[in-house]
Amino acid sequence: MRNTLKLIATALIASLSLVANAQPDGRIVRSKRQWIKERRPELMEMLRSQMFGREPGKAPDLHATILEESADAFGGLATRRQIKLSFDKEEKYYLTLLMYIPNDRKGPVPAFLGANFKGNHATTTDPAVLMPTEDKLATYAPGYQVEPRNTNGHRWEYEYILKHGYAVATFCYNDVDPDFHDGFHNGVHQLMDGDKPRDGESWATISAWAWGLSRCLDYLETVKEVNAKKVAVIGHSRLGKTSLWAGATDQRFALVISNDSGCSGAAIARRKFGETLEVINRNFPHWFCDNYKSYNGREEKMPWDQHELIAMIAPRPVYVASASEDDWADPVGEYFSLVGAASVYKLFGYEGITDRKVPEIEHPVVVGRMGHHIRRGEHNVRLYDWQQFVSFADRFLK
Ligand code: GTR
Repeated sequence: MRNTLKLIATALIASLSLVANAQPDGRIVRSKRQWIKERRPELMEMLRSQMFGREPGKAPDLHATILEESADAFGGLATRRQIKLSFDKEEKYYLTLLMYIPNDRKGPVPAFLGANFKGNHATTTDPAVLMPTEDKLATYAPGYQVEPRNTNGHRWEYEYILKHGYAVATFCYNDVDPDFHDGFHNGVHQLMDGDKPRDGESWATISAWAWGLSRCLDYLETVKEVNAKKVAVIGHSRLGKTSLWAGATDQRFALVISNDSGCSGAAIARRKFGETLEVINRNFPHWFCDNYKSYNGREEKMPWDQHELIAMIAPRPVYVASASEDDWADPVGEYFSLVGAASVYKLFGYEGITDRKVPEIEHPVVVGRMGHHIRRGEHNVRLYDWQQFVSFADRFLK
């Protein structure tokens, strides 16, 4: 893998020089003001109309009902709170948020927020975590099987996170929009769009998950134990693509982490290494807006690339994590989107990652407000990843 990494990196340097403060017509954005007033809105418009679709505003009637709460989670380490977060008055559309708040705290604590794949119950051994509800399961993909408790517990190092002074909150992504192509009939598209006809720019599923993260942040703003100005949004894989888009569209997120986000996440599209646009749009036609499909096989024609998605997060801290065996997600391309975004962090007066040599496996790099590592091993989230995320967050959120 190491040799492959080096090889690909060299090829990339020879073939590409992507810098986020350069516009396609060659003009360079030279000031923070110009970035904020001109280029960022222009890019936002491009990403909305060409990639993720146009997300709607807030939910019509966001309200929270506490379903369960106990101060004795993990042997008294944390308070567990389970919340029904409804988006409409009738409570037809809702997600169930699982929160843990460290009991040892002096004031409001920073938090990690991320969606999960297999349900809240699958993120932990904690037997009190509620199972998915029947009405929700009825909207999930045909044949959906509920996973046993703790199936994905290794991805959610709750005790580690809590011991480091952070609250953590998660919900099942299917609760916001089930992860299959249902013609946008299930999930929040119905609530927000009703019968409005869809077009090439209509928001799709990744955008809906990101919207769900923002609604959770709306709620966290009302939770007195949490400092909502210090919420890190995190996601793995398709949910890493989602956390990047959530971080771009909602500047209230104080820090953004993508783990193995790959194609249409942190990875530079023009490299066409691992998953390509054609493959992702074929296998997951519901993730992106229809206009995105027009770039299938034409990555070099895209008027943007993924380093510009990273740049949208500036000047907030951003962390991109990869795994050494995860060629499908193109670890090298993920690294180079940080390098490409560094010029925009510079406009804000912050250093960024600019070294064109891809770091060695398990040699985390933090420069200014950017962080990166390549964990040894497979496409996944592990304790090693959380150790780096927490130590990165400690610099900015404590
Ligand atoms: C894969 C997909 C990737 C990534 C991954 C995941 O099948 O090709 O883009 O999102 O799923 O979410 O685990």
